[in-house]
Amino acid sequence: WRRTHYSDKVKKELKGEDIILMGWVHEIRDLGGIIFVLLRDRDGIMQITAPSKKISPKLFEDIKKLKKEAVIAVKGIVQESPKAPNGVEIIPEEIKFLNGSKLPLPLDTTGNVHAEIDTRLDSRYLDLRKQNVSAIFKIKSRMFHSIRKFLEEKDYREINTPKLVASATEGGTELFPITYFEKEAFLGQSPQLYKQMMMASGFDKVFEIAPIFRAEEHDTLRHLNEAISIDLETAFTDHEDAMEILEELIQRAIQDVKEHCGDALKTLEVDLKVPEIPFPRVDYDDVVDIVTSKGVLMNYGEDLSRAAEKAMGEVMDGYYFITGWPTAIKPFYVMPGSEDPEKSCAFDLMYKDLEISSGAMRIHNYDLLVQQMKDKGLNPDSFETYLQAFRYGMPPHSGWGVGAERFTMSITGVKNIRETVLFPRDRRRLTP
Ligand code: ATP
Ligand code: AMO
Repeated sequence: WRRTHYSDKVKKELKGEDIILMGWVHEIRDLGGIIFVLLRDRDGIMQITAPSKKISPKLFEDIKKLKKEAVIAVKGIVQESPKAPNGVEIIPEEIKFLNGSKLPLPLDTTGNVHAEIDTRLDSRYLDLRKQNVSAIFKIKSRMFHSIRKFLEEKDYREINTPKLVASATEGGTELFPITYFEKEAFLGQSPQLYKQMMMASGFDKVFEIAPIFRAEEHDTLRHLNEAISIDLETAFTDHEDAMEILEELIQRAIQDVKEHCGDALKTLEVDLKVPEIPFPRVDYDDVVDIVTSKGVLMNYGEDLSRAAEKAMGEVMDGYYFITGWPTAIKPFYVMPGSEDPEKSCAFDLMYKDLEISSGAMRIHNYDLLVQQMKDKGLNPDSFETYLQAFRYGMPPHSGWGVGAERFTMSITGVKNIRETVLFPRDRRRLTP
């Protein structure tokens, strides 16, 4: 037997046809003379209607014995039925019992019984059987596809860089140390140094979609210890160019998700709006004023506190950039402004109160880069192989990193970042 359709593809037009569905027993209602089995597969739920008078006694008995979450294959005829959920139902001719399920289930798969996130994550494969959970991953998958499609159109090359690394990139505190034979090594926090070194290779336009590891001690709704970063770097460009390609990518990805994931968005009750570009640019100085005017304490030269992010989220609805960040609070590789070196060429992309991406024009001058490292208390000796790339013809360049899970949060509207990861890694969770 081969599956002929997924449930959502079975429509009135197939009336009278013989089809084969495969999936799980979602629910079963035995009314004596008639049994209704709801078969659930990846894309939907179909009603199998078994009237004792119309089917063989043997088949009727087999159907009677089915239990919740058993795995079955059903061969039957499509019949119009105004009372069935999709306006069609299947009259079974043959059923194959493929596997059973232990009962009771650790987690209800219909979504009718509320479960805490920890219970859900402990039995994630069952949790993912729920349509409103599965929908998030249909959208996330399409989002990656849209991004790859867009970057292919823009002539970018997809690269892979090592995740076993020798040094920090985004400040020394958030590293996972590991043993690498006789040496100490770390899990990569960001492909930052490698994507920059690729600019010295002449590849010009590169991107990478890969895990980043951050030993965040805190347990928040928007931090993970393992996340997927969408990183991009372009030679012969500045931060304005970087913001332009980022806003176009965000717009195109959302448009594409809207076009291809209508059902998933409906399941999540999301009315997805394609944002207009260009996104608003808010200067850091104005951010300080806005936040302060909302009664939240913020001194010039500080990063946005959670309260400051929330204050911004009340004023800004949708995607916007924060530009003109003080050089002092951005990483060493960020280019200081040409007019005022205290203000950098770095930007953050925000969605309401959530940071989605950071990016910048980078320093391409060797001496300036070494100076910035020293100013930030870093030892240039520990960046020797990276620094070498700046001695032999490094072009000006810029780029950014987008947190894939945070972007998924902004599309789906889910409030806990764990909802957007199949098997999340957080402060307390290393299994499953
Ligand atoms: P980036 O790595 O670029 O800074 P990010 O969004 O991960 O991006 P963080 O500095 O890690 O930024 O923190 C983001 C927000 O989380 C900040 O507003 C910060 O105030 C808040 N935050 C940091 N530590 C904690 C904590 N222990 N508890 C709650 N919130 C925190
Ligand atoms: P940054 O440290 O801001 O920048 O990270 C980029 C984006 O990655 C996401 N992100 C996270 N998502 C979930 N959990 C985490 N712990 C986490 N940490 C980061 C956020 C963030 O905006 N090298 C630079 C990028 C660049 O300049 O190209 C960098 O790593 O969405």
